[in-house]
Amino acid sequence: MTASRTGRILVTGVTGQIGSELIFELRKRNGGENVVAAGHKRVPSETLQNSGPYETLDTTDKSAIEKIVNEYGIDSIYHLAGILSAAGEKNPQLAWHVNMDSLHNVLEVAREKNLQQVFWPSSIAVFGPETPRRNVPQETVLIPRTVYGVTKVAGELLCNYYHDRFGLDVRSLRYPGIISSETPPGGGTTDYAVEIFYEAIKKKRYKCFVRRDTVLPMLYMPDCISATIKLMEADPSKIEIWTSYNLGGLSFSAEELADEIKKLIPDFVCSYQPDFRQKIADSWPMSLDDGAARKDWGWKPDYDLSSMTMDMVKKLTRRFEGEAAES
Ligand code: AKB
Repeated sequence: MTASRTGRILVTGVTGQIGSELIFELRKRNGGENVVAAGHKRVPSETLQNSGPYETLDTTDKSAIEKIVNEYGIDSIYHLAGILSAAGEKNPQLAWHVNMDSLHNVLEVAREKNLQQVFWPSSIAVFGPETPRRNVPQETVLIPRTVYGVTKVAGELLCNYYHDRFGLDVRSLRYPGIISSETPPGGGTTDYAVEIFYEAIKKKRYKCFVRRDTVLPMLYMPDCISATIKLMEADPSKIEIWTSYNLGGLSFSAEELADEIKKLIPDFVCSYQPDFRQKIADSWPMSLDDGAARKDWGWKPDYDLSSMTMDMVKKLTRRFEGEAAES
């Protein structure tokens, strides 16, 4: 962090895809006891519980957030809890309640208690069919068609408002689909780009729920973690965007991903059977211009499609072999 740290960090949504990995990086950098993990429904892993404090937290309950902030002397919050795009379409009312009320609670607690920093993830879901499909500029049309996207646009504006009106240091990234090997995502439209690896290694077959020519922006988890930390560690004078930064990285079709996996698992067969998530994918752009992030705080991804695929296959194969040996 830029200013010297006096208190602890709270991370919400730690049993989710990104939280379950970000928490360990933050604990490594700040000491396990200084980073409080908070999850809601899923059971936390033993490694997570043994590496520092863990609390069950419903972020729609403001007093529950306040209690943890007071108890642990929290000075920064990484607020990752939320409902993703596909799950949101199944229950839009719940998605609005969870995503908006939780963010508002976090921002209010941060304002009232004068916290040092807040991180909140936005998403490529802020874009819609009217947005240019390729190389989306930082400032562009935001008319999403999912309730998740609507909460992300509203959330970006709310974060910007809290910065402008109350001077709160709240930073954000528009995450693309995140590919990772530790915790599978749940309820997202880009989930196929993770599921495909699990199924290719375990069963050599995968039925993909988007068309083969569907191209979306993606990012490998190590790059996602380093972008998040880099943004949060940047000197405030470098931050020019207080809504949310475009974050690019990879951009490939479902078929290009399947072909890349086939180079390592030659008998892998991918078939395509689009469902309701195709419409969501079609409303999102194929690639983003993340020049502002590169210029303002030095963002640069390390992984391309080939190195990401190799690393994913290696890590998951090792894990599944280990699990098979144990059983
Ligand atoms: C989703 O697919 O909903 C998420 C996202 C792109 O925000 N992975």
